[in-house]
Amino acid sequence: MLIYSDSYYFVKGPSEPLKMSPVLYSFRRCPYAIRARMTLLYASITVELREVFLADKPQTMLALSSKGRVPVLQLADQVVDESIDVMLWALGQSDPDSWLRQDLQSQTLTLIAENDGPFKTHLDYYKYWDRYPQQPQAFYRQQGEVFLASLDRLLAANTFLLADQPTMVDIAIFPFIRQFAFVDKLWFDQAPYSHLQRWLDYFLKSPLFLGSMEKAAAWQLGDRPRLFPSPTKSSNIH
Ligand SMILES: N[C@@H](CCC(=O)N[C@@H](CS)C(=O)NCC(=O)O)C(=O)O
Repeated sequence: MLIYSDSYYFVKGPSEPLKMSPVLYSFRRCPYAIRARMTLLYASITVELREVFLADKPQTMLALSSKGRVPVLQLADQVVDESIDVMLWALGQSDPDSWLRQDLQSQTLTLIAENDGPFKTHLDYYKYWDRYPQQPQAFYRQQGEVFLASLDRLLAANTFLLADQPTMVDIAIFPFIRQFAFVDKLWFDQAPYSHLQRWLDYFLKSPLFLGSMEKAAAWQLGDRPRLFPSPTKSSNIH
C-alpha cells in the first residue's frame, strides 16, 4: 500500500513497519544523474523519481539543495546533492559485484576528477561550440581527445577502465563519454579509439543503462509517486 504525504511516500505491507523511500530529483539526459541512477539500479535501491525540468526547478528540490543541480537524493536523515556521493551512498548500501575497490580508490578519484573537471569543460565547448565561436568545433574536440586517448590506453590494458570487471569509475565516466561520442557519432566511430568504442558500446547496450533511461514527464507537486526502478520492469541487471 502506498501512503503519499507531501515529499515522502511510505511503503507498508500488512505487518511491516512504515518505510520511507528515498526521493531522487533527476533529469533523464544529465550525465551526473545517469551515473546516479545506474548505481541505484545496480544496488537494487528503489527511489521515488522526480524528473526535473531544469528551466523550472521544483521549490521542494531547491529547499533541499540551493545549488539547484541534479541529482539530489533525499534520504530520511540527509540530503545528498553530489552525484559521486549518491554513488558512494548507494554502494555503501549494496555492492554485489564489488564496484567499490579499495585498491583502486586513488586512481578512481583521479580519473573522476579529470572527467568532471577539464574533460567536462572540453565536452561543453565541443557540444555547444556555437556559443564559443572563438575557435572551430574541431579545436574543442581535440582538447577532449586527450582524455579519450588516455582512457583508450587504459582500456587496451583491461576490459574496463581499471580492472577486468566494471568498477565505480566506469559508471561515473561512461555517461560523459556517451555525450561526447554522440555530438558526432560518425566521427567518434571512425576515430582511433577502438578500445573506448568497445567499452562505450558495452555500456550503451547494458540493461543497467537502458533501465536507467525510461522517459518521464516533469514532476509536479501532487503527482502520484513514480518508482524507479519501475516495479513492472525486470530487475535482471547484472
Ligand atoms: N557536481 C554536480 C553537478 C551536477 C550538474 O551540474 N547537473 C546539471 C545537469 S547535467 C544541472 O543540474 N544543472 C543546473 C541547470 O542546468 O540549471 C554533481 O556531480 O552532481
